[in-house]
Amino acid sequence: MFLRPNFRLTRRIPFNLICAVLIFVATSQAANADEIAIWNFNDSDLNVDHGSGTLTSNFNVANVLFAAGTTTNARLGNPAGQALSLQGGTGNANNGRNITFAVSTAGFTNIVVSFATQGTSTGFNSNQFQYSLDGVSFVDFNPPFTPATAFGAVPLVFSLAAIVGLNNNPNAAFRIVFNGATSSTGNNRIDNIVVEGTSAATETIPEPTSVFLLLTGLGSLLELKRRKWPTQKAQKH
Ligand SMILES: [Ca+2]
Ligand SMILES: [Ca+2]
Repeated sequence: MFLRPNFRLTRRIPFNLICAVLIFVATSQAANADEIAIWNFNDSDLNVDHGSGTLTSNFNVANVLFAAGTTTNARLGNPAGQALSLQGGTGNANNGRNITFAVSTAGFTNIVVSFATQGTSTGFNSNQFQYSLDGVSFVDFNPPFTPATAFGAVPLVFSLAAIVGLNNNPNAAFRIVFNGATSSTGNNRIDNIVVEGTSAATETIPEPTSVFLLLTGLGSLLELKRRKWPTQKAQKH
């Protein structure tokens, strides 16, 4: 015997459930990290490629070059293209110099900076990552790092979630100070610099409306199951 459908319930429940689940899933996904600024260097310049930010350097201009990049840490389907390539320079003049990227984190928390890097044997082998809360004074974060000689599959990741002053900060800035180059053409490549965070607009729990829809949908499902049982039992007899 087939079950006679209750059209009022079956038409209403899927709509409520689908709406609630879609909103819930969308809210959950929106809480993931969002990219604020990305430099992929594929157009061989220091201008930001996605989002907003400003990258500057006090290297000798002749030693700021571009060379083959990587897809490691690439976002938005970006190809490997080019990477920033920084040389030691004549007399290793660029030891102690830096690249600095200023990125407003207004509207974001849990800031994370990541990038792919590699260095030649006479390139910069002691590089210090720093952050700034005011764009002027920079603070060391983590010990200096030594790049591998190839980009590899894993980027360097600096999770700055504990630095609450970087949250929602229009003056946030980040810096890599390069040291240890031992020849003029010794060099380090940097590619796919990503500054990301949790959007303040989406890190909140689901809005009351979506919670209401979810509860309504679940309640309707339970009501349907409760009503089905007597009907099924009745039709078996
Ligand atoms: Ca690239
Ligand atoms: Ca660019």
